[in-house]
Amino acid sequence: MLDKVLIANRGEIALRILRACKELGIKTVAVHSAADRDLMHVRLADESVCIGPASSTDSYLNIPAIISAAEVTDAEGIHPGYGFLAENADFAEQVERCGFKFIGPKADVIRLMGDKVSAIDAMKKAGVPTVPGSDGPLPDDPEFVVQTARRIGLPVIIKAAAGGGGRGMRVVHTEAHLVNAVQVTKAEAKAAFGDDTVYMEKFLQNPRHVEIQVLADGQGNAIHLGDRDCSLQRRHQKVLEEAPAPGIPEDVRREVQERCVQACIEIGYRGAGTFEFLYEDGGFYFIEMNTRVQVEHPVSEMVTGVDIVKEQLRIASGLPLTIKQEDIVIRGHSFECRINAEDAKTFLPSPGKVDHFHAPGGLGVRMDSHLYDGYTVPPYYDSLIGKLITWGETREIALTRMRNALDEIVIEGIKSNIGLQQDLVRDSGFMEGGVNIHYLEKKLSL
Ligand code: MV4
Repeated sequence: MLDKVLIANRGEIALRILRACKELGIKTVAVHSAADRDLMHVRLADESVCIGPASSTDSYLNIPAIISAAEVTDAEGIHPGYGFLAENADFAEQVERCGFKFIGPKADVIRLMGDKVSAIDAMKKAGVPTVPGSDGPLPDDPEFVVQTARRIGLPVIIKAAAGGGGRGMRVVHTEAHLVNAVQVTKAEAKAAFGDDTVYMEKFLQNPRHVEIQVLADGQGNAIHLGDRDCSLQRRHQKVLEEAPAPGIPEDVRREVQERCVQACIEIGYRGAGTFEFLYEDGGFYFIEMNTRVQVEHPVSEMVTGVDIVKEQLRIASGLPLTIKQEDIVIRGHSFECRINAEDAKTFLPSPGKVDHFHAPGGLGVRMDSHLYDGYTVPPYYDSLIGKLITWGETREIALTRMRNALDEIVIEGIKSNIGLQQDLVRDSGFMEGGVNIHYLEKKLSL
């Protein structure tokens, strides 16, 4: 087992990683910016190092500073969490080249999945269902672009190969706009990512966002931990997630899950990963793979009993997966409400001092949060201040627990989206289950 791990992140996920390390008897190093000295995990870590000023560019994204901190503290592994450097292949490569273990896949696999064109190509070859599309980058030839769109059928979506998570995409409804849309998306991709490669997919109009959690040891063993529905989102920010995805036929679900496991083995995947799909009219269509632990990983933990972060640490230690697929039984249902420090009307971040924080409790209630009385939420980073997770034997029980838990939370001194979450868990469409990716934005525009 790894002896000492440096946590290259902040906030709730840094605390989540610290807890997993402590359970495994792994020593911890917290690295933090000058604005984050008072973070809960910094206090709990065995050692801490300030890696730079408040700006994340100079601290949590500062590769030399993080690697130096690992060097001086003699850490063995580096856990990147999510966001920041988690899917930066160059970071993973430098970490390993400096003799540390990167807690995630090999750099070349991160790179393969970071380029959406190569990711889709790899998945197609591995038998994972994908969206009908250009099957590769769009060439500069307008005739080819038009022919491809005709073959696929309008509407289509033009996406940047270096994009993902909703960045660098453009929907095209009419042939007249096609060639210009490709040009504009290329120019934007070049400016945003330094890579103007774009590809085309059929635009699915009312899909759900369903993702599959996997674990692989890079030694030929891979399993899945079921699926999650993350359709409730606003501007590509997930708001409320659940596991399992409701209302999916068991045979369809099983088939795609097995394809993901097979794909992990074929690409030599190592660590925790997520296959993102659009689900529409009973079909799954792969869009992207995330090569990190995700914000919403707890809902999968609640329905499987598997500690995903501990598994990441075991895998990075070189241990083979000991959990067999037959051991994974999806039990009950789980929801996660993301709690953000934000204005209820404008959705703008609302940092400041938390005068009082009270976490809810009870059977099947989990609060992953770094908040405490008197903590000041800094303005420099993501506004996520916690995640409220519930579990129940049935979807209804898990949802009732969520309603009650949301009513129990106290966060005084800063604005939060708890009111929105309280509204959502009483929404009739959501209660029924299976709403699509446009549901929340439509509801908010009413
Ligand atoms: C799509 C799509 C419809 N058709 N691709 C947005 C985030 C990125 N991961 C992919 N996205 C989409 N890709 C095709 N072919 C619709 C979206 C999309 C979306 C996807 C998941 C969750 C929320 C979304 C919100 C708007 C658009």
